Amino acid sequence: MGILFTRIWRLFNHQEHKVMIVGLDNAGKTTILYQFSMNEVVHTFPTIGSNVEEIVMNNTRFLMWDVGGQESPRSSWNTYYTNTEFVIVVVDSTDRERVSVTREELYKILAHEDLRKTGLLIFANKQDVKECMTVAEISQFLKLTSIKDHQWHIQACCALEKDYVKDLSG
Ligand SMILES: Nc1nc2c(ncn2[C@@H]2O[C@H](COP(=O)(O)OP(=O)(O)OP(=O)(O)O)[C@@H](O)[C@H]2O)c(=O)[nH]1
Ligand SMILES: [Mg+2]
Repeated sequence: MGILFTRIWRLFNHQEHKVMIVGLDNAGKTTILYQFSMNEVVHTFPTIGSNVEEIVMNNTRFLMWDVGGQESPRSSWNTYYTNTEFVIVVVDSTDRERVSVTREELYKILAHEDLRKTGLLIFANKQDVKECMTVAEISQFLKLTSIKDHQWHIQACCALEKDYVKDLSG
C-alpha cells in the first residue's frame, strides 16, 4: 500500500501543468518564455509555429508553450489548447492601436470550450517604455472586470529586466 501510494504521489508530483503564452506579434512572449526558463534576455525573431520549455517553479513543473502572434499563426492557437490549465496573455503596453485586436483575441480565448476552466494571467509588458499604457488603462480597454467565468489577474511586466520576471515567478 505504501509503495502504491508513493508511486501515485510521484505520478501527481511529476505531473506537468500546461501553460499557453499568447498575445499579438511583438508583444514579448518569446522574451518572457526565455526569461522564465533561462533567466536571460535572448535575441528573438518572430515566432513561426511555437516554442516550448519546461520550467520548474516551487517544485511544480510547467510546460510553457509560446505561440506565434502574427495574424496567420493566431488562427491556429486553438490547436494547442487541449489540457491547458493556465493562459498567459502578453500585451504590448506601447501598442495602443492594436489593443482592440488583443481584446478580440482575449474574448475568443475565454469563449473556447477547451479553456473553460483555465486561469488567466495578463502581462502588461514593456512597462519600461515611456508613455506606455498603464495597467489600469489596459484593464479598462480589455474590459477585464466583465470577466466573471475565469479567474484572472493583470500584472505590470518588463520582460527585458531579469529581476522583474524572476520576482513574478517567485
Ligand atoms: N522595451 C521593451 N522591449 C521588449 C520587452 N519585451 C520584449 N521586448 C522586445 O519586443 C520585441 C519582440 O519580442 P518577442 O518576444 O520576439 O515578441 P513575441 O510576442 O514573441 O512576437 P511573435 O513571436 O512575433 O509573436 C523584441 O525586440 C524584444 O526585445 C519589454 O518589456 N520592453
Ligand atoms: Mg515569439
